[in-house]
Amino acid sequence: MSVIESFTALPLGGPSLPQERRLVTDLPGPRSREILDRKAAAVASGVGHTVPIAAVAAGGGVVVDADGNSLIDLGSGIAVTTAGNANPRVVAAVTEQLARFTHTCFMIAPYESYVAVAEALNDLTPGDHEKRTALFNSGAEAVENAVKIARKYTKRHAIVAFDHAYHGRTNLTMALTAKNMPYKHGFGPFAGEIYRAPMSYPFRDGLTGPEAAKKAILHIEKQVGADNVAAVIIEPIQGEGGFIVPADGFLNALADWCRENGVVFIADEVQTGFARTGRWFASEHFGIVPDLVVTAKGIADGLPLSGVTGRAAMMDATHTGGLGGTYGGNPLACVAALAAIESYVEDGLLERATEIGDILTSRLRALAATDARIGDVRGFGAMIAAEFVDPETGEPDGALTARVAKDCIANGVIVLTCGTHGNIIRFLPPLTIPNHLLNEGLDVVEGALARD
Ligand code: PLZ
Repeated sequence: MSVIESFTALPLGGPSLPQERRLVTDLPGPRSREILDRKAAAVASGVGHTVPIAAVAAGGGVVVDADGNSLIDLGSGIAVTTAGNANPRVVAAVTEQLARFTHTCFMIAPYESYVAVAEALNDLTPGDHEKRTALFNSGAEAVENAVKIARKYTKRHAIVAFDHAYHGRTNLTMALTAKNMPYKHGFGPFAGEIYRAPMSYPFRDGLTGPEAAKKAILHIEKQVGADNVAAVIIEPIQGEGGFIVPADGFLNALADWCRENGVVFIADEVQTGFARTGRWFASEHFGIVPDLVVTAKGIADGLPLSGVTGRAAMMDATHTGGLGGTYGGNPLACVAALAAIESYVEDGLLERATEIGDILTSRLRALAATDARIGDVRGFGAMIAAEFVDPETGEPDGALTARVAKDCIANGVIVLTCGTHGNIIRFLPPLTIPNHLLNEGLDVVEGALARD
Protein backbone atom coordinates (compact mmCIF):
# COMPACT_ATOMS: atom_id res chain seq x y z
CA MET A 1 0.00 0.00 0.00
CA SER A 2 1.36 3.46 -0.88
CA VAL A 3 1.58 6.17 1.77
CA ILE A 4 -1.44 7.94 0.26
CA GLU A 5 -3.53 4.74 0.14
CA SER A 6 -2.77 3.98 3.77
CA PHE A 7 -3.82 7.55 4.68
CA THR A 8 -7.20 7.34 2.92
CA ALA A 9 -8.13 4.41 5.15
CA LEU A 10 -7.82 6.61 8.26
CA PRO A 11 -10.43 8.89 9.85
CA LEU A 12 -10.20 12.65 9.16
CA GLY A 13 -9.48 14.92 12.11
CA GLY A 14 -11.09 18.16 13.19
CA PRO A 15 -14.05 19.04 15.39
CA SER A 16 -16.36 16.53 13.68
CA LEU A 17 -14.52 13.59 15.26
CA PRO A 18 -16.74 11.95 17.90
CA GLN A 19 -16.02 13.91 21.09
CA GLU A 20 -15.67 10.95 23.41
CA ARG A 21 -13.14 9.04 25.48
CA ARG A 22 -13.16 5.55 24.02
CA LEU A 23 -10.71 2.79 24.88
CA VAL A 24 -11.10 -0.30 22.69
CA THR A 25 -7.70 -1.81 23.65
CA ASP A 26 -5.10 -1.43 26.37
CA LEU A 27 -2.51 1.19 25.38
CA PRO A 28 -0.67 0.66 23.16
CA GLY A 29 -3.08 -1.43 21.07
CA PRO A 30 -1.64 -3.91 18.56
CA ARG A 31 -1.38 -1.51 15.58
CA SER A 32 0.18 1.26 17.70
CA ARG A 33 2.57 -1.26 19.24
CA GLU A 34 3.73 -2.29 15.76
CA ILE A 35 4.48 1.35 14.88
CA LEU A 36 6.17 1.99 18.25
CA ASP A 37 8.35 -1.10 17.73
CA ARG A 38 9.39 0.35 14.38
CA LYS A 39 10.04 3.67 16.15
CA ALA A 40 12.36 1.94 18.60
CA ALA A 41 14.30 0.39 15.70
CA ALA A 42 14.37 3.45 13.40
CA VAL A 43 14.20 6.63 15.50
CA ALA A 44 17.07 7.85 17.68
CA SER A 45 16.40 6.81 21.27
CA GLY A 46 17.05 10.38 22.48
CA VAL A 47 13.66 11.29 21.02
CA GLY A 48 11.26 10.02 23.68
CA HIS A 49 7.45 9.93 23.87
CA THR A 50 4.95 10.26 26.68
CA VAL A 51 1.76 8.67 25.34
CA PRO A 52 2.11 5.05 24.10
CA ILE A 53 0.03 5.39 20.95
CA ALA A 54 0.48 6.15 17.27
CA ALA A 55 -1.82 9.09 16.51
CA VAL A 56 -3.87 9.05 13.31
CA ALA A 57 -6.38 11.88 13.78
CA ALA A 58 -7.19 14.66 16.25
CA GLY A 59 -9.66 17.49 16.71
CA GLY A 60 -11.99 19.22 19.17
CA GLY A 61 -10.73 17.71 22.41
CA VAL A 62 -9.57 14.24 21.33
CA VAL A 63 -6.61 12.39 19.82
CA VAL A 64 -7.46 9.13 18.01
CA ASP A 65 -4.89 6.34 17.67
CA ALA A 66 -4.20 3.64 15.09
CA ASP A 67 -6.36 1.12 16.99
CA GLY A 68 -9.39 3.39 17.22
CA ASN A 69 -8.81 4.52 20.82
CA SER A 70 -9.96 8.09 21.42
CA LEU A 71 -8.08 9.94 24.16
CA ILE A 72 -9.06 13.20 25.85
CA ASP A 73 -6.43 15.80 24.97
CA LEU A 74 -5.37 17.96 27.93
CA GLY A 75 -1.98 18.78 26.40
CA SER A 76 -2.48 20.27 22.89
CA GLY A 77 0.88 18.81 21.82
CA ILE A 78 2.53 21.06 24.49
CA ALA A 79 0.33 24.14 24.08
CA VAL A 80 0.42 24.22 20.28
CA THR A 81 -3.00 23.29 18.90
CA THR A 82 -4.71 25.99 20.93
CA ALA A 83 -7.31 26.60 18.20
CA GLY A 84 -7.88 22.83 17.92
CA ASN A 85 -6.25 20.17 15.77
CA ALA A 86 -7.26 20.25 12.10
CA ASN A 87 -9.14 23.50 12.75
CA PRO A 88 -11.36 23.92 9.64
CA ARG A 89 -10.20 27.51 9.03
CA VAL A 90 -6.56 26.39 9.17
CA VAL A 91 -7.20 23.33 6.98
CA ALA A 92 -8.91 25.47 4.32
CA ALA A 93 -6.19 28.13 4.28
CA VAL A 94 -3.30 25.67 4.15
CA THR A 95 -4.98 23.50 1.50
CA GLU A 96 -5.52 26.54 -0.71
CA GLN A 97 -1.92 27.76 -0.23
CA LEU A 98 -0.55 24.26 -0.84
CA ALA A 99 -2.03 24.31 -4.33
CA ARG A 100 -0.52 27.75 -5.07
CA PHE A 101 3.10 27.55 -3.87
CA THR A 102 4.87 25.91 -0.97
CA HIS A 103 8.08 27.93 -0.90
CA THR A 104 9.95 30.72 -2.62
CA CYS A 105 12.11 31.67 0.38
CA PHE A 106 10.96 35.01 1.78
CA MET A 107 14.53 36.37 1.50
CA ILE A 108 14.51 35.59 -2.25
CA ALA A 109 10.95 36.32 -3.42
CA PRO A 110 8.76 37.75 -0.63
CA TYR A 111 4.99 37.20 -0.38
CA GLU A 112 2.03 38.87 1.32
CA SER A 113 1.11 36.29 3.97
CA TYR A 114 4.45 36.79 5.79
CA VAL A 115 3.88 40.56 5.78
CA ALA A 116 0.32 40.07 7.05
CA VAL A 117 1.55 37.87 9.94
CA ALA A 118 4.14 40.55 10.82
CA GLU A 119 1.40 43.21 10.78
CA ALA A 120 -0.83 41.03 12.97
CA LEU A 121 1.97 40.42 15.50
CA ASN A 122 2.86 44.12 15.57
CA ASP A 123 -0.78 44.84 16.27
CA LEU A 124 -1.52 42.08 18.83
CA THR A 125 1.60 42.18 21.03
CA PRO A 126 1.49 44.53 24.05
CA GLY A 127 2.21 48.24 23.58
CA ASP A 128 1.23 50.73 20.87
CA HIS A 129 4.78 51.79 19.97
CA GLU A 130 6.14 51.25 16.45
CA LYS A 131 7.11 47.61 15.98
CA ARG A 132 8.73 45.23 13.52
CA THR A 133 8.62 41.43 13.27
CA ALA A 134 10.87 38.69 11.88
CA LEU A 135 9.64 35.11 11.42
CA PHE A 136 11.42 31.82 12.06
CA ASN A 137 10.56 28.12 12.44
CA SER A 138 10.79 27.04 16.07
CA GLY A 139 10.60 28.64 19.48
CA ALA A 140 14.30 28.03 20.11
CA GLU A 141 15.25 29.64 16.80
CA ALA A 142 13.21 32.73 17.62
CA VAL A 143 14.77 32.96 21.11
CA GLU A 144 18.24 32.80 19.50
CA ASN A 145 17.29 35.60 17.16
CA ALA A 146 15.89 37.76 19.97
CA VAL A 147 19.29 37.41 21.67
CA LYS A 148 21.11 38.32 18.42
CA ILE A 149 18.90 41.38 17.99
CA ALA A 150 19.38 42.53 21.61
CA ARG A 151 23.17 42.14 21.41
CA LYS A 152 23.39 43.97 18.10
CA TYR A 153 21.22 46.84 19.38
CA THR A 154 22.93 47.28 22.77
CA LYS A 155 26.48 46.33 21.68
CA ARG A 156 26.63 44.36 24.96
CA HIS A 157 27.02 40.62 25.52
CA ALA A 158 25.54 39.36 28.79
CA ILE A 159 22.12 37.72 28.82
CA VAL A 160 20.23 37.05 32.06
CA ALA A 161 17.83 34.11 32.35
CA PHE A 162 16.09 32.75 35.45
CA ASP A 163 15.93 29.70 37.68
CA HIS A 164 13.49 27.10 36.25
CA ALA A 165 13.61 28.79 32.82
CA TYR A 166 13.03 26.88 29.59
CA HIS A 167 13.98 28.47 26.29
CA GLY A 168 14.88 25.54 24.02
CA ARG A 169 17.36 22.80 23.14
CA THR A 170 19.78 24.46 20.68
CA ASN A 171 23.24 25.34 22.01
CA LEU A 172 22.44 28.93 22.98
CA THR A 173 18.96 28.10 24.28
CA MET A 174 20.25 25.10 26.28
CA ALA A 175 22.49 27.60 28.03
CA LEU A 176 19.41 29.71 28.81
CA THR A 177 17.40 26.68 29.97
CA ALA A 178 17.86 25.87 33.66
CA LYS A 179 17.16 22.15 34.05
CA ASN A 180 19.98 19.67 33.49
CA MET A 181 18.06 16.42 32.89
CA PRO A 182 16.95 15.78 30.23
CA TYR A 183 17.74 19.00 28.38
CA LYS A 184 21.45 19.68 28.97
CA HIS A 185 23.11 16.62 30.49
CA GLY A 186 26.27 15.76 28.54
CA PHE A 187 25.57 18.29 25.77
CA GLY A 188 27.98 21.04 26.84
CA PRO A 189 30.00 23.17 26.54
CA PHE A 190 27.26 25.76 26.38
CA ALA A 191 27.23 29.26 24.91
CA GLY A 192 28.97 31.86 27.04
CA GLU A 193 27.87 35.11 28.67
CA ILE A 194 24.65 33.63 30.05
CA TYR A 195 23.82 34.37 33.71
CA ARG A 196 21.06 33.00 35.92
CA ALA A 197 19.05 35.03 38.41
CA PRO A 198 16.55 33.89 41.07
CA MET A 199 12.92 33.67 39.93
CA SER A 200 9.87 34.79 41.90
CA TYR A 201 8.14 31.58 43.03
CA PRO A 202 5.49 32.62 45.56
CA PHE A 203 4.58 29.06 46.60
CA ARG A 204 8.22 28.32 47.45
CA ASP A 205 10.01 31.58 48.30
CA GLY A 206 7.29 33.39 50.25
CA LEU A 207 8.49 36.74 48.84
CA THR A 208 6.34 39.54 47.47
CA GLY A 209 6.95 40.57 43.85
CA PRO A 210 8.98 43.68 44.75
CA GLU A 211 11.07 41.68 47.27
CA ALA A 212 11.81 38.94 44.73
CA ALA A 213 12.67 41.56 42.08
CA LYS A 214 15.02 43.33 44.46
CA LYS A 215 16.79 40.04 45.10
CA ALA A 216 17.10 39.26 41.36
CA ILE A 217 18.29 42.77 40.50
CA LEU A 218 20.89 42.79 43.27
CA HIS A 219 22.11 39.43 41.98
CA ILE A 220 22.44 40.81 38.42
CA GLU A 221 24.11 44.04 39.52
CA LYS A 222 26.65 42.29 41.74
CA GLN A 223 27.42 39.27 39.56
CA VAL A 224 27.11 40.69 36.03
CA GLY A 225 26.94 44.50 36.18
CA ALA A 226 24.05 46.38 34.63
CA ASP A 227 26.23 47.96 31.94
CA ASN A 228 27.23 44.55 30.61
CA VAL A 229 23.69 43.23 30.24
CA ALA A 230 22.25 43.18 26.72
CA ALA A 231 18.97 41.51 27.68
CA VAL A 232 16.92 39.91 30.38
CA ILE A 233 14.81 37.04 29.02
CA ILE A 234 11.89 35.65 30.99
CA GLU A 235 8.72 33.63 30.48
CA PRO A 236 5.94 35.75 32.07
CA ILE A 237 4.57 32.43 33.38
CA GLN A 238 7.21 29.72 33.27
CA GLY A 239 6.14 26.69 31.22
CA GLU A 240 8.38 23.62 31.41
CA GLY A 241 9.79 24.95 34.71
CA GLY A 242 6.46 24.39 36.48
CA PHE A 243 3.81 26.94 35.43
CA ILE A 244 5.35 29.32 37.93
CA VAL A 245 3.31 32.52 38.15
CA PRO A 246 5.56 35.28 39.55
CA ALA A 247 4.24 37.36 42.45
CA ASP A 248 2.51 40.63 41.54
CA GLY A 249 4.97 43.39 40.84
CA PHE A 250 7.96 41.15 40.08
CA LEU A 251 7.86 41.49 36.29
CA ASN A 252 6.99 45.20 36.51
CA ALA A 253 10.00 45.96 38.73
CA LEU A 254 12.24 43.95 36.45
CA ALA A 255 10.93 45.72 33.33
CA ASP A 256 11.45 49.11 35.03
CA TRP A 257 15.02 48.20 35.93
CA CYS A 258 15.69 47.14 32.33
CA ARG A 259 14.35 50.44 31.02
CA GLU A 260 16.45 52.46 33.48
CA ASN A 261 19.61 50.55 32.55
CA GLY A 262 19.30 50.30 28.77
CA VAL A 263 18.70 46.53 28.98
CA VAL A 264 16.38 44.86 26.46
CA PHE A 265 13.45 43.10 28.20
CA ILE A 266 12.55 39.95 26.24
CA ALA A 267 9.33 38.11 27.06
CA ASP A 268 9.43 34.48 25.92
CA GLU A 269 5.71 33.98 25.22
CA VAL A 270 6.27 30.77 23.27
CA GLN A 271 4.11 28.71 25.65
CA THR A 272 1.95 31.48 27.16
CA GLY A 273 1.08 33.32 23.95
CA PHE A 274 -1.86 33.28 21.59
CA ALA A 275 -5.01 33.12 23.71
CA ARG A 276 -3.64 30.34 25.92
CA THR A 277 -4.05 32.32 29.15
CA GLY A 278 -7.26 34.11 28.12
CA ARG A 279 -5.36 37.11 26.73
CA TRP A 280 -3.36 37.33 23.53
CA PHE A 281 -0.20 37.38 25.65
CA ALA A 282 0.43 36.60 29.33
CA SER A 283 2.36 39.89 29.69
CA GLU A 284 -1.05 41.59 29.66
CA HIS A 285 -2.06 39.92 32.95
CA PHE A 286 0.84 41.72 34.62
CA GLY A 287 0.56 45.04 32.78
CA ILE A 288 4.06 44.82 31.29
CA VAL A 289 5.15 45.94 27.83
CA PRO A 290 8.21 43.90 26.78
CA ASP A 291 10.74 45.35 24.33
CA LEU A 292 10.81 42.07 22.38
CA VAL A 293 8.18 39.32 22.41
CA VAL A 294 9.06 35.80 21.25
CA THR A 295 6.17 33.73 19.89
CA ALA A 296 5.77 30.18 18.52
CA LYS A 297 3.53 27.18 19.36
CA GLY A 298 -0.08 28.51 19.25
CA ILE A 299 0.80 31.07 16.56
CA ALA A 300 0.07 28.69 13.65
CA ASP A 301 -1.94 25.91 15.33
CA GLY A 302 0.65 23.21 14.66
CA LEU A 303 2.51 24.38 11.58
CA PRO A 304 6.09 25.30 12.40
CA LEU A 305 6.31 29.06 12.80
CA SER A 306 7.82 31.45 15.31
CA GLY A 307 8.45 35.15 15.56
CA VAL A 308 10.29 37.97 17.25
CA THR A 309 8.30 41.19 17.52
CA GLY A 310 9.54 44.37 19.11
CA ARG A 311 10.47 48.00 19.14
CA ALA A 312 11.29 49.21 15.64
CA ALA A 313 14.60 50.79 16.72
CA MET A 314 15.79 47.47 18.19
CA MET A 315 14.49 45.24 15.41
CA ASP A 316 15.96 47.55 12.75
CA ALA A 317 19.40 47.78 14.39
CA THR A 318 20.49 44.68 12.45
CA HIS A 319 22.06 45.13 8.99
CA THR A 320 20.04 43.83 6.03
CA GLY A 321 20.72 40.14 5.55
CA GLY A 322 21.62 39.68 9.23
CA LEU A 323 18.38 37.88 10.05
CA GLY A 324 16.69 35.07 8.17
CA GLY A 325 16.77 31.39 7.29
CA THR A 326 15.60 29.22 4.38
CA TYR A 327 12.18 28.35 5.78
CA GLY A 328 11.45 31.17 8.24
CA GLY A 329 7.89 32.38 7.61
CA ASN A 330 7.09 29.53 5.24
CA PRO A 331 3.91 30.36 3.25
CA LEU A 332 1.96 27.34 4.55
CA ALA A 333 2.78 28.29 8.15
CA CYS A 334 1.93 31.96 7.51
CA VAL A 335 -1.54 31.29 6.12
CA ALA A 336 -2.08 28.84 9.00
CA ALA A 337 -1.21 31.66 11.43
CA LEU A 338 -3.62 34.07 9.73
CA ALA A 339 -6.39 31.44 9.86
CA ALA A 340 -5.60 30.60 13.51
CA ILE A 341 -5.75 34.30 14.44
CA GLU A 342 -9.11 34.52 12.64
CA SER A 343 -10.29 31.52 14.66
CA TYR A 344 -9.13 33.03 17.98
CA VAL A 345 -11.18 36.14 17.17
CA GLU A 346 -14.22 34.81 15.30
CA ASP A 347 -14.71 31.68 17.41
CA GLY A 348 -14.41 33.54 20.74
CA LEU A 349 -11.42 31.49 21.85
CA LEU A 350 -9.95 34.06 24.26
CA GLU A 351 -13.20 34.02 26.24
CA ARG A 352 -13.23 30.24 25.98
CA ALA A 353 -9.75 30.04 27.53
CA THR A 354 -11.05 31.96 30.54
CA GLU A 355 -14.07 29.62 30.87
CA ILE A 356 -11.78 26.58 30.70
CA GLY A 357 -9.56 28.17 33.34
CA ASP A 358 -12.54 28.65 35.64
CA ILE A 359 -13.54 24.98 35.34
CA LEU A 360 -9.98 23.69 35.82
CA THR A 361 -9.25 25.99 38.75
CA SER A 362 -12.47 25.41 40.64
CA ARG A 363 -12.32 21.62 40.27
CA LEU A 364 -8.61 21.38 41.15
CA ARG A 365 -9.02 23.74 44.14
CA ALA A 366 -11.94 21.60 45.40
CA LEU A 367 -9.70 18.55 45.10
CA ALA A 368 -6.82 20.33 46.87
CA ALA A 369 -9.17 21.21 49.76
CA THR A 370 -9.53 17.50 50.59
CA ASP A 371 -6.15 16.22 49.41
CA ALA A 372 -3.09 17.78 51.05
CA ARG A 373 -0.83 16.25 48.39
CA ILE A 374 -1.94 19.07 46.07
CA GLY A 375 0.11 21.94 47.48
CA ASP A 376 -0.80 24.61 44.95
CA VAL A 377 -3.14 25.24 42.01
CA ARG A 378 -2.15 28.14 39.78
CA GLY A 379 -2.21 29.63 36.29
CA PHE A 380 -4.44 31.59 33.96
CA GLY A 381 -6.99 30.44 31.38
CA ALA A 382 -6.20 27.15 29.71
CA MET A 383 -2.74 27.05 31.33
CA ILE A 384 -3.33 25.66 34.82
CA ALA A 385 -1.14 23.47 37.00
CA ALA A 386 -1.37 21.43 40.18
CA GLU A 387 1.85 21.09 42.21
CA PHE A 388 2.19 17.82 44.15
CA VAL A 389 4.01 17.75 47.46
CA ASP A 390 4.65 15.53 50.44
CA PRO A 391 1.96 16.78 52.86
CA GLU A 392 4.30 16.34 55.85
CA THR A 393 7.37 18.14 54.55
CA GLY A 394 6.08 20.21 51.60
CA GLU A 395 8.88 18.69 49.50
CA PRO A 396 8.12 18.15 45.78
CA ASP A 397 6.66 14.69 45.08
CA GLY A 398 7.78 13.82 41.56
CA ALA A 399 7.16 10.09 42.01
CA LEU A 400 3.46 10.59 42.85
CA THR A 401 3.11 13.02 39.93
CA ALA A 402 4.62 10.50 37.49
CA ARG A 403 2.31 7.72 38.75
CA VAL A 404 -0.82 9.88 38.49
CA ALA A 405 0.09 11.07 34.97
CA LYS A 406 0.80 7.50 33.82
CA ASP A 407 -2.50 6.27 35.28
CA CYS A 408 -4.40 9.09 33.51
CA ILE A 409 -2.81 8.25 30.17
CA ALA A 410 -3.54 4.52 30.57
CA ASN A 411 -7.16 5.54 31.15
CA GLY A 412 -7.34 7.63 27.99
CA VAL A 413 -6.52 11.14 29.21
CA ILE A 414 -3.41 12.91 27.90
CA VAL A 415 -1.84 14.95 30.70
CA LEU A 416 1.67 16.39 30.81
CA THR A 417 3.98 16.92 33.74
CA CYS A 418 6.50 19.73 34.21
CA GLY A 419 8.66 21.42 36.84
CA THR A 420 12.30 21.29 37.84
CA HIS A 421 11.36 18.44 40.21
CA GLY A 422 8.81 16.87 37.84
CA ASN A 423 6.12 17.33 40.50
CA ILE A 424 3.61 19.36 38.55
CA ILE A 425 0.74 18.24 36.32
CA ARG A 426 -0.11 20.90 33.77
CA PHE A 427 -3.39 21.28 31.97
CA LEU A 428 -3.19 22.75 28.45
CA PRO A 429 -6.35 21.63 26.65
CA PRO A 430 -7.18 22.87 23.18
CA LEU A 431 -9.69 25.71 23.47
CA THR A 432 -12.04 23.65 21.27
CA ILE A 433 -12.51 20.95 23.93
CA PRO A 434 -16.17 20.56 24.97
CA ASN A 435 -16.95 20.91 28.70
CA HIS A 436 -18.10 17.30 29.06
CA LEU A 437 -14.64 16.06 27.98
CA LEU A 438 -12.82 18.55 30.18
CA ASN A 439 -14.87 17.39 33.17
CA GLU A 440 -14.46 13.72 32.29
CA GLY A 441 -10.69 14.27 32.02
CA LEU A 442 -10.68 15.81 35.50
CA ASP A 443 -12.77 12.87 36.81
CA VAL A 444 -10.03 10.54 35.55
CA VAL A 445 -7.34 12.64 37.28
CA GLU A 446 -9.37 12.49 40.48
CA GLY A 447 -9.73 8.71 40.15
CA ALA A 448 -5.99 8.30 39.56
CA LEU A 449 -5.22 10.33 42.69
CA ALA A 450 -7.69 8.30 44.74
CA ARG A 451 -6.02 5.06 43.60
CA ASP A 452 -2.54 6.28 44.57
N1 PLZ B 1 10.37 28.81 25.06
C1 PLZ B 1 8.77 29.06 26.88
O1 PLZ B 1 7.97 26.43 26.23
C2 PLZ B 1 9.08 24.86 24.09
C3 PLZ B 1 9.53 21.93 24.67
C4 PLZ B 1 9.40 20.53 25.06
P1 PLZ B 1 10.61 24.95 20.35
N2 PLZ B 1 8.50 24.09 25.13
C5 PLZ B 1 8.27 22.69 24.90
C6 PLZ B 1 10.64 19.72 24.81
O2 PLZ B 1 10.84 18.80 25.61
O3 PLZ B 1 11.37 19.98 23.85
C7 PLZ B 1 9.52 26.26 24.43
C8 PLZ B 1 8.93 26.98 25.49
C9 PLZ B 1 9.39 28.27 25.78
C10 PLZ B 1 10.94 28.16 24.03
C11 PLZ B 1 10.54 26.88 23.69
C12 PLZ B 1 11.22 26.20 22.54
O4 PLZ B 1 10.33 26.04 21.48
O5 PLZ B 1 9.59 25.27 19.30
O6 PLZ B 1 10.45 23.60 20.99
O7 PLZ B 1 12.01 25.18 19.87
